[in-house]
Amino acid sequence: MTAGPAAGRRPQVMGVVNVTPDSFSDGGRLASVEAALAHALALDAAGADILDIGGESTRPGAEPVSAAEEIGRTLPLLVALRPLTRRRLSIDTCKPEVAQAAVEAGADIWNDVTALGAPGAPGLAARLGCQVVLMHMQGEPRTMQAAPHYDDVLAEVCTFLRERAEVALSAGVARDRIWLDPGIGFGKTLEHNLALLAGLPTLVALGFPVLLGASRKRFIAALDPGGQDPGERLGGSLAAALAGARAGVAAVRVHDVAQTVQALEVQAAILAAEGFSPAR
Ligand code: HH2
Repeated sequence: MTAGPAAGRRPQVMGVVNVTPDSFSDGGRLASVEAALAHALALDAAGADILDIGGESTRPGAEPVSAAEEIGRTLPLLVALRPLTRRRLSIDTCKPEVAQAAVEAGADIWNDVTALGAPGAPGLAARLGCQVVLMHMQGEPRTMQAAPHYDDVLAEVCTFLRERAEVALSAGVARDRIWLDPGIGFGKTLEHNLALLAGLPTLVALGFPVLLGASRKRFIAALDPGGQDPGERLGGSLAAALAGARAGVAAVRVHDVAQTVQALEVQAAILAAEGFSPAR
């Protein structure tokens, strides 16, 4: 990932490609390499700047899988996809073994929902020389939605991410390779998610590019009872992506790439006509 887009430009779009049997919105759909490859290429054609490949669900209540299993799910797709696209490829994993295998197969970005929390992860990221996404999560996926608690969610998330960025820098990860992500839905109530979305400019002001992943998440159903099925959350996902763009995030992680690109382009054009420049 390059640094955030220039003022007036829209954020980059990261398309989600889950090769998992149990992801919350699309689990089980991409069980074969062929199906996953076709989906990834469709997202590429729809305008995704980055394709994010995940082999382990992080949805609330999800059970962990072994590194071997995760590599078995993601590597065949990465190997098949790498020669077919010039988009940047990202591996969504918290396991160093999986990240290493993926980067050696051509992935450009290590997207880690534990912010390089595994033993040896920061040093490995430095040696691999890839971009890293450091995401905030309270607790772990199996239990994180049980009773999330913060005194000041925005301040605590910013402090955590600043500290993790310091850890990555100390381990030798280059400053321009570090991205931050507030982790919408990861150990957060509706109020916490809204406070983070409203506070995005504060996170952007830390000086690192920010990635926002709000697509199809459960907080949308909490605001609209018609959105119980994740496939019925497009409107809410677009609203969140547009808010992120206005706050100056550098990228949005989404399932509905074509619709998001269109919404971001239209908003960017309107804001440019108004003379608005996002806070980057
Ligand atoms: N959200 C999910 C997974 N990975 N990575 C980042 N950086 N930010 C996010 O918000 C984020 C993420 C959850 O969404 P999804 O991949 O669709 O579902 P699952 O974890 O069930 O596979």
